[in-house]
Amino acid sequence: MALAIFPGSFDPITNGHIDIIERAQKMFDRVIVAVLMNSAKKNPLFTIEERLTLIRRCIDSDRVEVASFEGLLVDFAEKRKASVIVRGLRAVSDFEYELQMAMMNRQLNDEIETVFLMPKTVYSYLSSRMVKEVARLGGDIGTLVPPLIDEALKKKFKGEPV
Ligand code: COD
Repeated sequence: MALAIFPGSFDPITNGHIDIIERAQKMFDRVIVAVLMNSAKKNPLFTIEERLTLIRRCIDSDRVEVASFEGLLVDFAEKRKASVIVRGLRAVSDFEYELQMAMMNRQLNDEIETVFLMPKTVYSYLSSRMVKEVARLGGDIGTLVPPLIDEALKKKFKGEPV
């Protein structure tokens, strides 16, 4: 059974991430969406628990598991017996960082392959960082994230519980 891991910060999950998860499901029997705890990205907007809950509410598939991990990604992949790491590639600008990460992961564990998937063109400019910025400034992000993420962002910026 082919099991793939789609790792990330997902702060928050966007339609771009969901597009990649849907594509990965066509290729692999099961997909684990793995959210890094204690990311190097400073000050996440959503707590790890909030991100896990939001992702679970966005994904309606019994072939997709949502989990958190800490430490090295390859160690988590090995523990879960996943043979593939899925990453999204939006543009050439993603490539250098993604290639470095893939090569480092290969250096750490040569048994785990990284696979890159491209989203629909309409999501190729989309990032969690921009979604947060536009939402914080009151812009419309309704076509870029699921409705429940739109709602969660509005609540977060009003200081209300998500
Ligand atoms: N369309 C398509 N793909 C997208 C889009 C979009 N609009 N937006 C984001 N993506 C892709 C990204 O390219 C990425 O592949 C994935 O979705 C997740 O994105 P992010 O931004 O949520 O996640 P990152 O890049 O912050 O995740 C980094 C990791 C957590 C995977 C990485 O830091 C990690 O593995 N850390 C663990 C420590 C480790 O093992 N380090 C050694 C390897 S460097």
